[in-house]
Amino acid sequence: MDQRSNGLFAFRKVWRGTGRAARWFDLGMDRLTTLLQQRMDSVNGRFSSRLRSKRLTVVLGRWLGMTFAVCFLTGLFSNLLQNPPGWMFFPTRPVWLYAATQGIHVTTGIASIPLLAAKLWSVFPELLRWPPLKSVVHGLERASIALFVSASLVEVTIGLLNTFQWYPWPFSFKDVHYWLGWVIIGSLALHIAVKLPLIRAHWSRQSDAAAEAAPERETVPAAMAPATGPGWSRRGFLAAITASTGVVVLTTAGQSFPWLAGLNLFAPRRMDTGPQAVPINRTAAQAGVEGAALAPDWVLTVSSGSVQKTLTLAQLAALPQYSYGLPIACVEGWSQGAQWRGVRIRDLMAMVGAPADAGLQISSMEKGGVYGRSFMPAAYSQDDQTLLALELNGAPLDLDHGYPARIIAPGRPGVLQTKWVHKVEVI
Ligand SMILES: Nc1nc2c(c(=O)[nH]1)N[C@H]1C(S)=C(S)[C@@H](COP(=O)(O)O)O[C@H]1N2
Ligand SMILES: [Mo]
Repeated sequence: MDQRSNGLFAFRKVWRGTGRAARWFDLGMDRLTTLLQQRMDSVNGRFSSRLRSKRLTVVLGRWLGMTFAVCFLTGLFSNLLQNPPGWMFFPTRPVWLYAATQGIHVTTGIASIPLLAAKLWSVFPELLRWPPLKSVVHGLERASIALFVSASLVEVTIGLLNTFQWYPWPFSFKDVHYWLGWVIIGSLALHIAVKLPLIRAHWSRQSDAAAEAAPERETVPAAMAPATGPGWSRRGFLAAITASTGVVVLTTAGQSFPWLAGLNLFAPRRMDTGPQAVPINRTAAQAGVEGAALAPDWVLTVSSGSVQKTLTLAQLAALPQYSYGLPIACVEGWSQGAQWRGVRIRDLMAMVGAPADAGLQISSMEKGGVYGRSFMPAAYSQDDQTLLALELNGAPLDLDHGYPARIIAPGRPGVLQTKWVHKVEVI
């Protein structure tokens, strides 16, 4: 190792020529370096495997890059729908669009877990290389990797726990999950930029063979040497990673995609379960609305400025009723298609003379929290299929599904499909 190239020792130059003290310092530092180097080599040796190679790392990185990019974009879409900027365009067709994008979000997140583990395993000896910092660029590269790895591990872990509605931490899941996404994409872009020559050299099987055969190739530590000889082949290892990723995907994606529902062994929600064959996240008892929801004097209030109208359940049921097949698509990834029947929201708006391009504030009888109120942009309120639903799958709404009335709109995140509605205000 050339110590002059080692940033840690650059400052020694300052000591040159100060005689005895400098020589003792040099000697001490040399000893320390040798010791650390030996220690690292022995740890590296323990982790060595002939399977590890740059090609393997590149192939795994390619997959992981794909799952992370898709996961990021679908997550961004979900966030935009829930916290829309002024320019936001709200797609309402196909009606299952959000069910698909959020299902893909959670599924690619789950697929990333075995891929991330394999990728970390493939580069593990690199993390223990000595010296830790060779130059400023090398330092930046390592810092970006450290950030990427730690942010990714936290991201997939809290994301997975969120699908089980388990929040064993003191921070806001939504905010942290969102901002870590940006940290990951930023550090990933930096990492790819720094590694571009290496990625290009090992991208295809041909280029990989050429790079490995090139006489001027850089020295590869023993642990990173290309696979040769008996034991696991790289192809066998990749097949095992593909298989484990496939298994976790196939046994969980059935919470989001009906054609895989039969294989859903591990996801927290199963299709066609729950009251009226639709899963629920929060019961009326948990929301503390049983009394108000079952009260015989329940009325819906619709208002626009000073115009206000109240409607009993019987009056609502006497209005023209429409029936549509629409999914509930939870941000946690599960979704369920169902047949909803009720009053068009835009008919209610017309009753109070609201302008067609108005947005709405919907209030639940559930007080406080994120579910107490939701805002509905005009793109949904004007849609034929946006209903104040009174019936689900051919029967009055179950109490846990939002009896006496709930919102159902095409292409919206489930969290905005407010249950136990009692007020619709034009804003
Ligand atoms: N008032 C209220 N509305 C609510 C909720 C809630 O807890 N309270 N949960 C939301 C979430 S997160 C989802 S996914 C859907 C679930 O609808 P379901 O229970 O009818 O399946 O309702 C939404 N509407
Ligand atoms: Mo949800």
